[in-house]
Amino acid sequence: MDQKTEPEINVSGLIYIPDFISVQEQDFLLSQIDQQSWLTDLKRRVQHYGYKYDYKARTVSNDAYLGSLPAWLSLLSNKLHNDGIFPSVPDQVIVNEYLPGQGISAHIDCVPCFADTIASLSLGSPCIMEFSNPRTGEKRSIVLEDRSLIVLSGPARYEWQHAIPSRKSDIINGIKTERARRVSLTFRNIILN
Ligand SMILES: O=C(O)CCC(=O)C(=O)O
Repeated sequence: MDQKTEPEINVSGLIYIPDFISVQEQDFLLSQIDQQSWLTDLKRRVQHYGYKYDYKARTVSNDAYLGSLPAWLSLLSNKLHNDGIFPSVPDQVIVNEYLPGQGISAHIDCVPCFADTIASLSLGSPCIMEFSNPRTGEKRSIVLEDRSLIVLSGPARYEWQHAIPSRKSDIINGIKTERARRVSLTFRNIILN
């Protein structure tokens, strides 16, 4: 965890780790992801591993188990635990694909479904993630570079909403940057009720 950085945006419980994986690892993950089938019921394409999350009911039901994570994901899942980022090995992963113009609306991840720590690995191209605190009205934003990992726990996970605006470009370090395809892998631990 030497490369762990507390981002300047000052959201308690938010950790940003640049270069969490190498370019070769990124290429390997993208090639694995692109060999799998996609779910197309949302505006963006997704893949679910470990357990299927029901977006409409906002639940993970007891019959949602899809099987253990494939080897190419469990390598990373074990690393997240071994590096001390997760207290136990994450058992669910959602892959999100964002084409230019696509995003994800402001939300707090389902509280009864998922345990405290949640981490997203960014592949392909950077984007801005926005944080907003509905209680205080505070707003922050952070650049998620490709190959970076963002970790949310405590207040960042439970008190702040996060979103990726649906647009075709971002201002990154003062420069208008056209978006390209971004793929993220979000790791979680399921709480079965
Ligand atoms: O794409 C990301 O990095 C975030 C994904 C996310 O917020 C979610 O799946 O709930």
